[in-house]
Amino acid sequence: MRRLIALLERAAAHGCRLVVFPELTLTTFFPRYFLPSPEMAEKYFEREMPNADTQPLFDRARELGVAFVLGYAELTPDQRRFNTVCAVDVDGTIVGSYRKIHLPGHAEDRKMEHQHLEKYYFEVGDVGFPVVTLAGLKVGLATCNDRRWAETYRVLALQGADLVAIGYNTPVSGVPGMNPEPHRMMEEHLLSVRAGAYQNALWVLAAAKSGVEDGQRLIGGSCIVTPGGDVVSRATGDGDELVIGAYDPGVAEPFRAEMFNFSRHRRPEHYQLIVERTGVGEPVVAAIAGGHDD
Ligand code: CDT
Repeated sequence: MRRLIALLERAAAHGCRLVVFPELTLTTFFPRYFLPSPEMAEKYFEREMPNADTQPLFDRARELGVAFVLGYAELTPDQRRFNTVCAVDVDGTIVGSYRKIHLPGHAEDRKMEHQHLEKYYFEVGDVGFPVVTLAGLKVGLATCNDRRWAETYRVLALQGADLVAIGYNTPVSGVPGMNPEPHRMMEEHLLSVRAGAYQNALWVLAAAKSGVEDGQRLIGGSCIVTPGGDVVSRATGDGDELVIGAYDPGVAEPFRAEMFNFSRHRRPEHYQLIVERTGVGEPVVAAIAGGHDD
């Protein structure tokens, strides 16, 4: 909590009105460990938000007039577990929450030192992809693996999001299905957030845990991406660091006016497969009838 408050104060001193903290900010990234039952992980879960531990962060943010986005493990009163993000406005009130939808990894114990057991510890989120107002800006909420999925950004953009806040934990090792080369992992991360920003004409604020946590190295790479897909600010190291950018609504305007003018160019009547299918199926064949009369 001391580290988060110190970062918040540094952000406020730079004039920041919105701070994004990483996924599962308050604990180690515990899905790397298999415990015999998910209930045994309860010490990592928050039963309410704010609570006695996090109240100082909420109080300090309110005093400073800074909105923030905070990732944590949520245990609901009816014992459901989610990988959650809360969005706290400048007056210290929670204006919305998101429960992670794209849970990567696996549910079974693969008996490796570091695993990726999000499907074991968490349920798939049940509140969709929300857009909330923070510090007067429309902020879309997503978490970590969501940033690799085109659907995330489009659903948020269609609700008018100006920015998408994404906290993440991407380990360098023990990640099934990812390129094991650290520089490739960074490229895939940047490719994802840049494509999401550009194709939806919005800003992306991506905040990582970094360095070595409990013996596992994380890629880091926090960054701010413009609606043009440019990385305008990026973490330089593995320690606690502020990555600062100046939000300019004008950057999105030319993209929204022409190339990605959704209401003019989108053709949802041709996108049914995106919501009908999860995996790959047979091609859909369209017959073109008619021809020349002569
Ligand atoms: N936390 C999280 O979602 N991390 C994933 C990497 C693991 S995939 C098994 C990510 O997309 O960065």
